[in-house]
Amino acid sequence: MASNAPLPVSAIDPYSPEYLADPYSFHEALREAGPAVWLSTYDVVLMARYAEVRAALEDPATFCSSRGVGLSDFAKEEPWRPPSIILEADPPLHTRSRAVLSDALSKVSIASLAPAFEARAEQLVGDLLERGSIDGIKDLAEAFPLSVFPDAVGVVEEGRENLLPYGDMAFNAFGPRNALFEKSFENAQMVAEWIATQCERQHLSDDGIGAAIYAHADRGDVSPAEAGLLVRSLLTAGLDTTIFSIGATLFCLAHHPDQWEKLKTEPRLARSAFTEVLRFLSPAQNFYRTTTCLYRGDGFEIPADTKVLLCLGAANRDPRHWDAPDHFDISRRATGHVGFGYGIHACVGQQIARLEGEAVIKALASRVATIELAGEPVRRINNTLYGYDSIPLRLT
Ligand code: 4MI
Repeated sequence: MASNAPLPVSAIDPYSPEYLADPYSFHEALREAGPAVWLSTYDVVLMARYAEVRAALEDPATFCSSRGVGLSDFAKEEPWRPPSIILEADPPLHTRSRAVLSDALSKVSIASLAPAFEARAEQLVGDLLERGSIDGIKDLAEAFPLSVFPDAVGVVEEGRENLLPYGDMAFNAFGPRNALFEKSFENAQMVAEWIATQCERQHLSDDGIGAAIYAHADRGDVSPAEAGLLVRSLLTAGLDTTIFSIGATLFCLAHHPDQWEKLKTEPRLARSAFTEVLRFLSPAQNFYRTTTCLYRGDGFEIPADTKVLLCLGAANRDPRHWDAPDHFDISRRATGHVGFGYGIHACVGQQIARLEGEAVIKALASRVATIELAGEPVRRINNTLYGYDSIPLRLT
């Protein structure tokens, strides 16, 4: 194909009810359509192949984030909230924000959280084992992060019920203004106000990750207002994502008894199991970039000022890159997946996410003999996140 040939066009709508119900059934068609595809419904380009998605993530000068990483182009539409100074920013602003967040989330502070996280996971799994019949989502995938992450950041107890509705809003807002968006924004003002208030220094504990961010304001690395926005980033990105990934873990383990057995005999596979879950059922399915100039890919071109949907979930199952991509295998080398993104914007909280995921997996592997489905899992539908609302399980 000549590099300036028009891109193939697809009528697939990645926000239609059919697509959101089962995105994986559409990914192959999107990958096969070409390395980059025009989506006629939204007038954006979509990339679903691993090589192209990864090349875009590795070229933030061409594929910028400051015009928003959702469907909406901040150059044309006003964002629903003041933009994130890390997610929705380019260098040099991004570089400065990233340095502050990665320091606040550094190895030292993560290592100090590990004992409490592991103890909590053991305790929770022990309690659930006594009950036997549980909802894997409410009782474990939600209960665990909610019982460790807000404390680690240093958020007040009162009003924490706003955290999940805020995440739902934020991740729906990366998509179109559809019914899902409208529904999650029903109490938007109250929820967003509570979040903004909790990001202020005086509402945070003085020994949490939030306080570590504000310490950088004292050193002049960021302004106090920017420190507040970085705390907001943690509260936006830090719960739904881990909840969905622990939910995906339970879904995968319950559906693949052979892999569960393998994990039982080799608990050291906890880490690679969590990595494989993020490849196999990527909670963050879609993020956009915007082209700052004409992009010449391998055999195709994307014009400047174009919104480009990077389909992370599809890239993570691209047979051009992965052997037997639809096969869930906890001992495969799944590192290199783009479930945490890649390059300068790769998830800055991934160590804490892994700590949570692995703590749950290790607690399950050491205490639980069998994990069985006790009913039909129910999907939770969101414009960006793929996951479950309920997974009835029986633990023995
Ligand atoms: C990829 S998940 C995510 C990351 C960062 C933010 C929100 C969601 C933010 O607000 O900075």
